[in-house]
Formats: sequence, C-alpha cells, structure tokens
Amino acid sequence: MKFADSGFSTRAIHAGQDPDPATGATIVPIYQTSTYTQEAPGQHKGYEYSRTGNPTRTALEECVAALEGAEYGLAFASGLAATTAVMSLFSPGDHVVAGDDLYGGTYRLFDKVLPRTGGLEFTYADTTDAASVEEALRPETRLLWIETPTNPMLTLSDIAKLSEMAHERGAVVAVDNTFASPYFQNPLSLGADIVVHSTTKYMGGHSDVIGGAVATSNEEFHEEIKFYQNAAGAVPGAFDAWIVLRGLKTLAVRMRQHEENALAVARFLQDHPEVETVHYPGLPDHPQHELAKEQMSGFSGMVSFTLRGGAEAAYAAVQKTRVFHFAESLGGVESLITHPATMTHAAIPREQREARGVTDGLMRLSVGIEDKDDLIADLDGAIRAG
Ligand code: P1T
Repeated sequence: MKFADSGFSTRAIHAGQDPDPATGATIVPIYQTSTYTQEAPGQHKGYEYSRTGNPTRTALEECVAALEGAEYGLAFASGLAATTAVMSLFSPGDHVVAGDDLYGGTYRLFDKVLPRTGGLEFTYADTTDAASVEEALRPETRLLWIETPTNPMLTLSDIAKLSEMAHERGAVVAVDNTFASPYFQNPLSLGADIVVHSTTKYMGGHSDVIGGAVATSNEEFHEEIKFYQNAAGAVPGAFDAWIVLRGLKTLAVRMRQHEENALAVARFLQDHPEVETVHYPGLPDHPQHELAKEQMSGFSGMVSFTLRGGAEAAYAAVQKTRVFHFAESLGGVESLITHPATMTHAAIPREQREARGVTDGLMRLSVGIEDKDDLIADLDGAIRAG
C-alpha cells in the first residue's frame, strides 16, 4: 500500500487519497451517486452500486487501514454497525468472552440482540485481569472482545498478553480502539486480529457525523466482513465517508492537544478538595499506568471522576458547566461532560453497572482542544457551585 512506510500524519493526509483520476481534484470528491454507468455486461470501472462500493468510501477505507497498520479497512454507518459486522464471522453456538466494562450500546447489542439473532453466547470477564479471562474461555470460545481504554472507567487491558492467551485457545481477538484512536494505539501490532472504531469520535473529530470502521490484516476475515457489509448494507453515505476522511487529516495534532488538555484537567481534578476519585491512564496512580506507557503512545483525552458530594453533586455539576456541553458522545474538538449512568450506560442494569464503578456520582469528560485554562475554570466553577 502507498505511504505504508510513511509517518502517521503523512498517512492520514495522503493514504487512499490520490488526486481524482477523472479531474485531478486534489481532495477526494464526494461521489454522491448510488450507481455507475457500465459499458457492457461485466465491463465497468470497478464500481457498480454504492452499497457495494463507492470511491469516497474506498479512500476512507484505505486511509483507516493505513492508520492502523492493517492490510484492509472497511467503513460502516456507525460504530455499532462495524461491531455487528465483525460478529458476522461467527455462528450460532459460538461463545464470546467480552470485557465487563464496555460502552453501554455495545453491551446492549451483545446482551439483547446477538444472542437472539446470531445464537451467540456471551460471558463478561474483567479483561484487566488475565486470570479472569482465562477462566471465562471455553472450548467453544471463538472471540475475545476487548475495549481498551474502557468507556467510561478508563481501565486498560493488556492486548499482547490477552491475544496470546486467546490465540492459544483458538479464539480471535477484536479490540474496540475508539478511546485511544489509531494515533495512540495500534492493537494489530500488539497481536490482535481485528480493530473496531466508532469513527463518530476522535477519527471524525468534530461531533458532526456517525460512522464506524473495521481494520484487519487477515484476508479471510476481511473478505467475510466485506461480504456482510454489502449483504447487510450498513454503509456510510459518500458525504459521511468524506467528512470522516477530512477529520482524519488533523487526527495527530488534535490527539496531541486532547492529551495535553486531559492531563491538565486530570491533575487539576486530582488536587481539588471536592473531588473524590479521578480516572485517567496518564496519572501515575492509575492502576494500569505502566501498561498505558507500554502499549499506548499517549493517554488520550477521556477522564472520569466522582465528587465527594456523590450523585447529588454530580447532577448539579453537569448542569453548571458552560464550556463543557452536557451531552453524550466524545472525541470532538469541543469538550463534553456526560453522566454515564443515565446516558451512555443506561442500558446496563444498575447492579452490574455499579459493580464496575459506573455509579450515579460518576461523570465522564471528553476533554476538547479549547484553551485548557478555560476548561479548568469551567470545571472549577461547576464543582464549587455544585
Ligand atoms: O455511536 P456509534 O458510532 O455506533 O459507536 C458506538 C461506540 C462503540 N465503541 C465505543 C467505545 C463507544 O464509545 C461508542 C459510542 N459511544 C458513545 C456514544 C458515548 O458517548 O460513549
């Protein structure tokens, strides 16, 4: 693949993005077409119908693959559509071990949909602990699903160690890399087989699109997932593919600023008298700080915390920020504050949720790239007022 040996930003800006062959347009055009005129039966320029393939989507797919160091990339209409497509590799009776601290929507898909429609069986394990995963693996386990860092507790799982263990037991390893982005973590290089992204988040980067992606270097998995992409049809439109592609061009500079701001915010919260706990892999007292330094090249931009005043103080605080918007989602240039228990993780039963730390008092920050003094002042005001 062209630019495979180039640096990250060169790949982000150029991979899959040659000048348009028809016009020379420097920027990949938005091929807003559903179909392609053919010369004769079986004779066309590589595109027949936009569910099957679209040149703007192809550019995005090649760029995603390049950023993950993968042979192949596929783009989807959402992160959950990408996750669903990965699950098409498996058959009724297959067993999946998944982390017990996942995005609530992923849990809902695993808990409520895939057992019924795909006949898959799920066991949830603490993937921060290899022994817990080992115990959950069965002879019929075909997939280990890891989210790292997790949403919203920001715990890390050892991708290399777990991949080795799963492979020894004949299971495939898929990693949801949404929180790290390909800039800070490349799971395939650590031994995973498949990477999944919600491109809605850091990759798109501007809170203006819903999308997903899958990357792998395994040709068989790629062909099967690509077949499913066309057969089931949850593809992004050309404009959505284009807007993610445009976001990718600035991914590296955005991620560096997200990380710098998140570290400043996490340190500020840690020293704040009203704050009870702070979860950020970049803090030296984070339980997997050493692992974060090993398997990630940065700590990304997500921070979770609780206040001494508990849920009541949290409810007050989320209504008082002015720079941080109280909203779901993450990874955009603008800062967001989220209340996972009632928003992103409401689909998980309370007891299960609270066992992993997702209490009514937990707040999650997607630290944006505004001026960090403004972010800190905003939080300080909201916490004190709360
Ligand atoms: O929303 P969608 O593009 O379908 O992506 C789903 C998804 C998958 N994986 C992770 C780790 C995620 O965080 C998400 C979506 N998360 C949110 C909307 C959120 O606010 O946490």
